[in-house]
Amino acid sequence: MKRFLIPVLLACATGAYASYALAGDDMGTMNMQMKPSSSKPAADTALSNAEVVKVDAASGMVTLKHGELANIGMPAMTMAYKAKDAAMVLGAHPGEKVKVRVENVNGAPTIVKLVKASS
Ligand SMILES: [Cu+2]
Repeated sequence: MKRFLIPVLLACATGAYASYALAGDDMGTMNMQMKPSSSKPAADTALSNAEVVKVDAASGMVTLKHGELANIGMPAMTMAYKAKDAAMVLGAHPGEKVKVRVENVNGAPTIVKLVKASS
């Protein structure tokens, strides 16, 4: 058990520190979260509310008017994002209320998930 604490501490220093900081100083809790078999923390897959403003099939860009994207440190704004794939571009329509997940992929903020908002 004690041996396992060292890699956990290294992992904290190299990334994902903020989410674990929320768990407080309880190292036992951190151990639980670092296990590869455990499910991801909810914050890692959180969706943000957005509205599709514009779709550009040629460039694969979707302009979103979105709420805060906490995971990439982006405040609410209207901005064009790269879509993960062509199917996502084809399925998006201006004026549609959606929920999105944007992540930095190869340095570019990319929509990795886009679903219609249930109303
Ligand atoms: Cu932005």
